[in-house]
Amino acid sequence: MNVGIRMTTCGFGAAALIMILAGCASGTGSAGSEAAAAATSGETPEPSVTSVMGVSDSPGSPTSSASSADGRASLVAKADLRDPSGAEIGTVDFAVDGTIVTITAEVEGLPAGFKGFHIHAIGKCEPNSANPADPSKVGDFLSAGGHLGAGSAAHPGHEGDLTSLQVREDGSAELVTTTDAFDIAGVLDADGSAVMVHAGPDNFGNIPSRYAPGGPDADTQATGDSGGRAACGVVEEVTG
Ligand SMILES: [Cu+2]
Repeated sequence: MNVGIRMTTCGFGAAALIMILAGCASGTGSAGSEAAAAATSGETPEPSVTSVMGVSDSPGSPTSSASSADGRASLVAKADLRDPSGAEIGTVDFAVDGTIVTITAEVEGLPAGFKGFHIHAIGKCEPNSANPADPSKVGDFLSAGGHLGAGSAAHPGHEGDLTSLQVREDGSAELVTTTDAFDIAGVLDADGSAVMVHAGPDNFGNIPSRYAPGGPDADTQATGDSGGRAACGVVEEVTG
């Protein structure tokens, strides 16, 4: 486990990853966009009442959980992130506890700074590929389409919009965040989904009216202006 600043929605330290997976997902009913905001606030969540590894109230007996017999959020899916050259640069895990999905990302080998981080609607990560909605546009990982849920909301209200990665000076980043904005079944649907790390920071559609009196334009509302696609991973179901 690396040392350094860990940004989580839960405010726990690095040694508490298992606790995060077990407990943090139970304390909030906030929407995905609110979860993104909470991730930067350092707020400490309300104590979980449903799943703290069975140690707080009934020693020796499993804590009840909708997801697993031992009270932990269940790992249900994962993605291996690769850059356009095909080199693996990280992993993303998806764990589910009820309606809450906990997403845990670990990456390395990226330029330092904030990077837009989303789930895109198609499970295809092809370098130098065409945008399915506009084949005249070709670029790395455009095969993954737009953000999950882009047809029913503007950024950052898409189902697939997530808190950004903050890459450290050594090129690595870790992130644990939660969302209830999508159901994992929708991520693992027939055409799949992909996790995307962008080249630049996400503005979350926050364009002050002094810059844009008419509000954010269509590109901002679709993408958050986080630039090119630096790494992509097809979300795959974890079985057994
Ligand atoms: Cu994206």
